[in-house]
Amino acid sequence: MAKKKTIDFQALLNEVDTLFPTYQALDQDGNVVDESLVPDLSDEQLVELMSRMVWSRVLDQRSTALNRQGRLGFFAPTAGQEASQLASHFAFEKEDVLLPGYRDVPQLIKHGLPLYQAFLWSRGHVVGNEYKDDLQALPPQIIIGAQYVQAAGVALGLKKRGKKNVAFTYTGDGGSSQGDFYEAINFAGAYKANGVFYIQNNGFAISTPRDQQTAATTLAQKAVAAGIPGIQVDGMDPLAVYTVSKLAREWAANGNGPVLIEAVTYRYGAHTLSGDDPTRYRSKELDDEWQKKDPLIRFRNYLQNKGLWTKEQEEEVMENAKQEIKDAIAEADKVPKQKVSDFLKNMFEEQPQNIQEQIKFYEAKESK
Ligand SMILES: Cc1ncc(C[n+]2csc(CCOP(=O)(O)OP(=O)(O)O)c2C)c(N)n1
Repeated sequence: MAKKKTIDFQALLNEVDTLFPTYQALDQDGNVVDESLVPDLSDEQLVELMSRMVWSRVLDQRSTALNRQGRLGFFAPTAGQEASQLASHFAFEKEDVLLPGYRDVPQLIKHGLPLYQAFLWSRGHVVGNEYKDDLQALPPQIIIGAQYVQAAGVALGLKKRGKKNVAFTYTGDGGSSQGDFYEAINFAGAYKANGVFYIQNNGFAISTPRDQQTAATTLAQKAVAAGIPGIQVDGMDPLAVYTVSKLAREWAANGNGPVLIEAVTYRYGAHTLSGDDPTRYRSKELDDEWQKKDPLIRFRNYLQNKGLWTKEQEEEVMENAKQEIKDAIAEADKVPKQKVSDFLKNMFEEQPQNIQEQIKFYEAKESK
């Protein structure tokens, strides 16, 4: 009798893990560990990237303070994610279309959204969503994963128009558990659309830890079922993030189809400033462990060793950022407050009867 075939299921799982190593160019002290991942950036570009990351840290700190003073509304902290956010964005062109999530405001500003409008968006003001034609971006998405579906559509549109541009989008580790996530990468893969899809794996979806999201060892491996390349990168390492992003962009822009990138990172702060307390689900030891991997420390060491960065330079960038934020808040304050009646008017092109009644009701109240 023929011998029955046995299958080693554990070996199948182990095999997958070997396919998704973490790409890393710099160790946590800023020493090069993989020369082949060090990008071909000029000294000026390296300094510019560091300046953007420092700027983002200041924006995070000031936004937190402004929120507590009641001068901003919604805010999702970004400290810890500077390499994942700013170094990835640095790999894209102005004509590439950004579809951000609510935490991706720094990239959106660097893509061209004036800072005062980002502040108005935080306040829920419609002017925060009025984009100039040359800003190739959508407003930050609050619905988890929805931007992925939209990005798949934009990516296909770019391909159909023969553009050498891409749509790029971000979600979190939690977002990669959503139906929209799978639908989007599947669709984009099937049509070989020009998309670059990021998962910023910061360890937690609000309070749900990454290991309770999925049995998959990496989130990058989710690309396999969509038939697209998936890469895991050290999201605290700006050089590796940049290199991987640049190569993914080229691949997608040249009509080969989308790429999924998992950047392994950490958010030091709360999920958002709307009532989350991270100490209820995270230990101080874990926070301390990640602080040692800080992207700013790592990149600062790397640049200082090359003689490209000084303490004074960093202080100047921080001072300029603070002034820029001060000016932008003053500008946002000048924009007339949004009335409930304006808000209702914006909802429909043609107002249904009940909305017309509500508009009249609020206009009467507002004129008093
Ligand atoms: C469809 C949907 N379900 C639930 C929520 C509520 N919610 C807001 S943020 C969040 C967790 C998202 O975590 P993750 O995707 O890991 O992103 P992170 O905020 O950590 O960057 C949830 C469940 C939502 N906004 N949209």
